[in-house]
Amino acid sequence: MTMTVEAAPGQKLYRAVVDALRREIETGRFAEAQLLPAERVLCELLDVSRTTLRKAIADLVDEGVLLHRHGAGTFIHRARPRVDQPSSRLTSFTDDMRLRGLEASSRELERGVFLPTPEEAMMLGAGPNERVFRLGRLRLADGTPMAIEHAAVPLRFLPESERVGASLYEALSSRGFRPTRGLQRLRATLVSDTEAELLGVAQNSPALYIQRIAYLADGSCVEFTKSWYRADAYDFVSELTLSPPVRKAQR
Ligand code: 16G
Repeated sequence: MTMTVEAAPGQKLYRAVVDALRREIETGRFAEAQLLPAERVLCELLDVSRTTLRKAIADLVDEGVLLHRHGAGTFIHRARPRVDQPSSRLTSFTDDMRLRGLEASSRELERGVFLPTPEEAMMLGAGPNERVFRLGRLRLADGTPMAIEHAAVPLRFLPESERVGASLYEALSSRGFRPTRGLQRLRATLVSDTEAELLGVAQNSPALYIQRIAYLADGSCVEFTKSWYRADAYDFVSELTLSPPVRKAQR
């Protein structure tokens, strides 16, 4: 099957090929393939010479639509989900992704019941002998790694911790311990080599390091989580309002 690529008046043929390829990529012709078909196949499909095709591919690489990996071939640079996260709502990763029509999934890195580290004990306000359930996960949206999270929850809130499934907040909710208030601290950081590999980003890529402490309505601390979010996939958005004018105390 071939496609007719015609240059508009004054347009170079290879630019028409750039447009045609971009259209094909956007409309999903190569949807299942990460790798661009071989030059020979594309030349036949578009009915153009190798020189024209190569020039078009070089332009698409410059534009970031295609990615050239030495020795491996030319890949389609799939747009990864980029997520706007209002920083004022206490939501779970699963809910956040569902709301955006993305499918949340996780790869577990750590799960178990431990004595708290001094940091966990301090953040959770737990005694040194109060055991915590620890859950480390790589969180993915539609299969794309988004964040690494290490959560610690005092065991008394999750006595059957082995039954915690895909959502930590759902497990807490079903036991009547859904956090209602949280405190979050964000800071810019660079990923370590291990984190880079898990997140599928280049070494030393920027990330958002987030610490969340979440509380129950009665003020007890239910969660301490440390996360590394990919800086290229997440925007934390804050809503700002003018605070009402402070009234002078009446005499
Ligand atoms: C979010 C929270 C994290 C919480 C998780 C629960 C941030 C920065 N972090 O990712 O603290 O543990 O949701 O998600 O928002 P889950 O219910 O899907 O397991």
